Amino acid sequence: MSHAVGSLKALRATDPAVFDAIRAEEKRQREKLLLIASENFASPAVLAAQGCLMTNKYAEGYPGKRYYGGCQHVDVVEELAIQRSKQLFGADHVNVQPHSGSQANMAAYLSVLKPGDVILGMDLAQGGHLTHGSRVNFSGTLFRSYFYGVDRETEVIDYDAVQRIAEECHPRMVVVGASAYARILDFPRFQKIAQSVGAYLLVDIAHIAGLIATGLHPSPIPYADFVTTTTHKTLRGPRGGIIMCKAEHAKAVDKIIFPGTQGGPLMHVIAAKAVALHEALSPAFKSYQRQVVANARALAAGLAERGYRVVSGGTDTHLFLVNLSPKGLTGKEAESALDAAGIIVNKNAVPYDEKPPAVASGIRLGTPIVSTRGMREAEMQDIVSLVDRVLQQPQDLRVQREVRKQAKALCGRFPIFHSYDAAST
Ligand code: DSN
Repeated sequence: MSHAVGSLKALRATDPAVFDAIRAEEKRQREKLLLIASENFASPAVLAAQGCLMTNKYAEGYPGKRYYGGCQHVDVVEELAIQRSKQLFGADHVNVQPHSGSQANMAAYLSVLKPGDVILGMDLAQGGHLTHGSRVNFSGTLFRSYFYGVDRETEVIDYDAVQRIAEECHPRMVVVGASAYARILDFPRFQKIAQSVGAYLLVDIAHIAGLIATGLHPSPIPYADFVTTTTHKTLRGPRGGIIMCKAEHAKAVDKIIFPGTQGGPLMHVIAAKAVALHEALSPAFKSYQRQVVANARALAAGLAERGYRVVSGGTDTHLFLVNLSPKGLTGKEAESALDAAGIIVNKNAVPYDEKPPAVASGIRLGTPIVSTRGMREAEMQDIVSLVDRVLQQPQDLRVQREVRKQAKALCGRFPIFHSYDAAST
C-alpha cells in the first residue's frame, strides 16, 4: 500500500462507488441553496485535519495520562483544542472528546444525576432538542422529564411559566438550549430559576456556539454549571461535541466521558476541532457571524414583507421558523417543493402545532451556509423571491425547474469546493 495520505485519487481507485457518492454530494452542496440551520461548510483546513491519519491512533485517557503508548502527537492536538476552547468561551474546564452533542449532554447529565432524577427542559415540539428530555430519547427514559415552552401569543419563552413549572416539578437539572428558537436566551434568568429550586443548570449552545464565541449572543458560561455544544453548526468545525463546566465538575465530567460513556477518542476529529477553534478565534470569524445574523434578519424580513408568518416576528440569531398554515401549506409540502427547486430547508413544528412532526406546519431556515459562501443581504432578497415563487405554486414543475436553474446560478456566483473535480480528472 503506497499512496498520498488522504488521497482522493486513491479513494476513487479503491472504491469508485463511495467516491461517486461523495462527488455527487459535493455537487449537491455546490449547486443548491442550503438553508438547513444546523449545517455549515467546514473549511478546507478543518476537512484536511478530519481526514487525517490521526484516525489510526488509539488514545484512551487524556493528554499525558493515556492507556496507550505513542500518544505524543495526539496529545498536542487535544491540548490545543482544550486551550483554544477555553480562550474562546472562557470556561474553567473543557472536555473535547464527546463524539457528538448527544454524548456531551449524556455526560453532563450523568456526571451529577442518577437515573430517575427529574430534569426540566424546553419542549421539543416548541423548539427544544431531543436530548433535553424527549420520551423517545435516553434523556426521557433515564430521567423523569418535564417541559417548558413559549407563550402562545408572543412565541418567546415565558420565564414566569418556567419558574412556576420548576417549582412544581423540582428538577435536579434545568436544561436550556434549542434547535428551533430564534430569540436571545436569558441565561441570568435561567440561573435564578435553577438556583431557586436547587437545580443544576445545563446550557446546550449547539446552535448558537458561533454567535456566543463572537459576542453576538450573551454567553452562558458565567451562569451555567455545564455548557455543551456541537462543533459543526454555527461554529463551523467538524461533526462532534464539546463539554465545558465549572471547575468543581471537571473530574466527574472527564470520568463520565471516559471511561463512563465513551472509549477511544476520535483523534482526527479532535485535531479538526482544534483547527476550527483556531479559525473561530480570528477576526474574520466575527465578521462572518455578524453576516450570518444580518442575513437571517434580512431573509426573515423579506419573507414577512411577502406575507409569510415568521414565528415570534423575527430573529436574533442564525435561524427562524415560518408558519405556513396561513398560506394553506404544510411544512412537508413546502420542504418537498423547495427541494425540487434546489432550495433545501427542513419542515419544522411551530409552537402549538396541531400537525404531527412528520408533516408539521412550518419550515426552518438558517443562514450559516449561504453566509459561508459569501452571500449578503442583497442575495437574501434573491432567495426570498425564489422561495416565494416556489411556495406560491408548490405543484408547478415548470416553476421548480426555473427556480432550480436560478438557485444554481446564484450559487455559481459564490463558488466553493473544487477538490473532487480536480481528483476525478
Ligand atoms: N439535528 C439538529 C438540528 O437540526 O437542529 C440538532 O441536533
